[in-house]
Amino acid sequence: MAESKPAPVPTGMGVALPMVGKSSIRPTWCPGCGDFGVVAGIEMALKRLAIPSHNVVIVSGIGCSSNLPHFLSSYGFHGIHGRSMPVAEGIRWANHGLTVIGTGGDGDGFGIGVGHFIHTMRRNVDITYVTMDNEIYGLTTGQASPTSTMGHRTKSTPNGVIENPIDPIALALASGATYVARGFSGDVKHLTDLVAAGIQHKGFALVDVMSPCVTYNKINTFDFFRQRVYKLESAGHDPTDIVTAWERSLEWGDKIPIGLFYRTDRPTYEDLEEVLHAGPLVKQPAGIGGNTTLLDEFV
Ligand SMILES: Cc1ncc(C[n+]2csc(CCOP(=O)(O)OP(=O)(O)O)c2C)c(N)n1
Ligand code: SF4
Ligand SMILES: [Mg+2]
Repeated sequence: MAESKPAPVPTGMGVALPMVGKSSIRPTWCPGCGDFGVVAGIEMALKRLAIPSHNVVIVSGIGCSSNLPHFLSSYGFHGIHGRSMPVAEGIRWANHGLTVIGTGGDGDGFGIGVGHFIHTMRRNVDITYVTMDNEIYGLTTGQASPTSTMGHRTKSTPNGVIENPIDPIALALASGATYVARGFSGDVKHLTDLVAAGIQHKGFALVDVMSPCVTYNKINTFDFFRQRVYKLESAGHDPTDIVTAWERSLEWGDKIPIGLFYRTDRPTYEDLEEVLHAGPLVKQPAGIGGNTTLLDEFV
């Protein structure tokens, strides 16, 4: 496995660098929102891996869940709706020495942002994408999202959803993601393990987190998941086998699998982009260097 634990950055002065912790901004989420478990899981994963806060950028789109970067002390970029992935990719390409984590909701990532989601996975950009999947649009007060189950009566579907939901796990498997996992915000320890392993994984890592919206989704509640989730690792699932990963990804009903569905090694976009071989762009000399023959023809 091409996994490596990021080493703490030496200061040269024997002074420990600050780790990611809570910021001075308190979460704006409703009491009991599943997203509290997710921010705790990300914080604990970064602390466990001892990645100093100045080396971490958390990027998001728009939604309740997308407010997450404000609540941690790392760098953050609160982008626009559905565009967390292009921003995260741009940051990695400018400085692939950074740990880049995408965050956001099911509407943000699997609705308006679904095209970016797919292309980032097929490129195998080395970022970790943690989605807070509450199967509803929370911020805009309870409309159906791409992961809302059929029949769900919401503000925008008073007679029930008539569209087949997106399955983010199956979509990620089909799109070339190299680490594909599902977490549950009611099990923060397990979620922390999944996020930490996703950050360590070299390549695109999806952790789709069942993160209940306690205000607008009265179906997919904490109790709903507590009664259904089981852990893939306890069920003898082999995460190197894409065929069984597919089979497990289709399981959604009385039993819902959480854990690591699939992991594989494939060169990342950063590995294959020659310009990045000389090190992060931000550390390379600015301006035009090397062979300028083509340019010379025009000047
Ligand atoms: C271009 C654009 N279209 C629509 C919106 C309105 N809008 C804001 S958040 C959101 C959906 C959020 O749902 P989700 O991503 O699931 O996040 P949640 O609030 O559930 O965490 C929508 C439709 C917007 N801000 N920008
Ligand atoms: S509306 Fe739902 S998703 Fe948004 S903060 Fe409240 S509980 Fe969380
Ligand atoms: Mg949502």
